[in-house]
Amino acid sequence: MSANGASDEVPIRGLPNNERINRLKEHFIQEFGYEPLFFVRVPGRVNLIGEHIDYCGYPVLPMALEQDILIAAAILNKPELHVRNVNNKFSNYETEIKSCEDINIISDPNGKPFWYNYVLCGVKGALEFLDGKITSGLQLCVDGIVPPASGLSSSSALVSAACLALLYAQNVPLSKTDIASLCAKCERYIGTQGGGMDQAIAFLAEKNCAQYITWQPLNATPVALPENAAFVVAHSLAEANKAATNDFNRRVIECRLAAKIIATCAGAATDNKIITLSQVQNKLDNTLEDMVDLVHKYLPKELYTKGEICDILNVNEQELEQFYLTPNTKHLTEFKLKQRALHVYEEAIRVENFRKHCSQTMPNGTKVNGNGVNGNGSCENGGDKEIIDVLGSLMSGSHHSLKELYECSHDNLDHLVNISKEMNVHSRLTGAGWGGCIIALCPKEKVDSYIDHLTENFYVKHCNIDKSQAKSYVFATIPNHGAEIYLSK
Ligand code: ADP
Ligand code: NG1
Ligand code: MG
Repeated sequence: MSANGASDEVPIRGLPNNERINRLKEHFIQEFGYEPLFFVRVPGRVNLIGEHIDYCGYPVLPMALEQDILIAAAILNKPELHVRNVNNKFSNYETEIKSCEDINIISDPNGKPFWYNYVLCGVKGALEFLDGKITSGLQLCVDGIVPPASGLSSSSALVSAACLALLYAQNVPLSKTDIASLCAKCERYIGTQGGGMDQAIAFLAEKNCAQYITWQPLNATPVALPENAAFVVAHSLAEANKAATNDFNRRVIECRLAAKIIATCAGAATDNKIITLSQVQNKLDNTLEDMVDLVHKYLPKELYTKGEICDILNVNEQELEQFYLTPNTKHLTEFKLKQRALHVYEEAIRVENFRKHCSQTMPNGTKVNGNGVNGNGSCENGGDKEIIDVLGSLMSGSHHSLKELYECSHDNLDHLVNISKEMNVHSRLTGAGWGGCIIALCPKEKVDSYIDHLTENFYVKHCNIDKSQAKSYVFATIPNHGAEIYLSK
């Protein structure tokens, strides 16, 4: 972690003096009897485009939000974890953390994770990194303002903040990319097989730029957004906890099975190893457009049964479950492979086009390079109405695909997207879906009238909520910077 903020490590800064920090500090003192030693802050994110493709190995294009998870922390002289939340709907929790094996992450009887399970994921990840044994512990008090279960990555902000707090307390220097990868891995203890986008942007985000994130090795390249583009987030008023159902993992394993079948049919199969849709593309040295053709060729059916997949892959059901399915998808008997793979390859094409158009002509006619960064290496804005229209159409295409092919939308999300269209504003669901938020792209001068239109036609007319209350569900946002540590002294 770096004290000047300039290196590749999580920056350490002086503690800001604001009401929120002071309230959290007070809460900490009330709970534990003394002042916190340090704070960590990890932002939520909004993904502009590239949905459900990070776990298939494809680049995504998110940016960090202002909304974040803030944790006040102190070191304990025994290996215990004491967790509190400023919001009293989240219960207190305490456990021993002598070794990572001590940490069992168990959900409630309905399969929904307890809130502190996300903290445990982060702590377990840090302990694994530390090779298991610690002699000191941690007291944490959490204050989160990322709307939970809404596709803005509250979960990863919480996991990452907990992991960062323990690593900092143990004096472990880690690069942003290393800690992002560690957090992506440890959030999977919650039960979902995510791809790493949320943790990557949480640590690698930069102010005023979105990031084009690529994998293996993890890398983030700043992307300039058109100067006149504004991004508006609107909540559908439906929440979806991704670890409480198997919807998310079902999509992950459908992509895995699709990849394995295409690889097998195209003569590029490996042993029983999991292969992603991007690995198949690389192995075949094909373009994304070629891959779309191969999906139609090798996965023509609307629905595949477990038996049919076993026959194609030449494995029995037990092997299929063991090698490719997750504990919460083992019992599934039918799978949609064509639809999921088509979404992934076509969404990956949309991401490339989005990025390409972001890095086009600047207002003064100069060109930015392919990274969306000018010759000085700083991040600059550029763009005009046509570029905003192209980017918007790509976002609309993404939503259509998520609704029809990936089936992860929600009636309220579709309604928000349709109401946006009435004002010629393009939008799409963001995050995993099944509820949560849309992200809309509109010219800056239209933001106020667009928000008024959504307020009137969605929140007031459709959802029967008060106009003043509606304001808290829709907001314009600009890219924020990534995680940081604050020290009081
Ligand atoms: P998201 O799209 O926000 O990442 P997830 O379903 O992945 O949604 O995770 C949401 C869960 O994270 C919540 O149900 C809750 O358990 C936990 N969580 C998020 N924010 C907070 C918070 N401020 N305090 C406690 N728990 C939180
Ligand atoms: P959200 O909606 O924030 O939980 C999830 C995954 C991402 C990505 C998106 C869909 C986790 C932690 N996050 O995000 O990796 O796959 O869905 O694009 O699993
Ligand atoms: Mg999440």
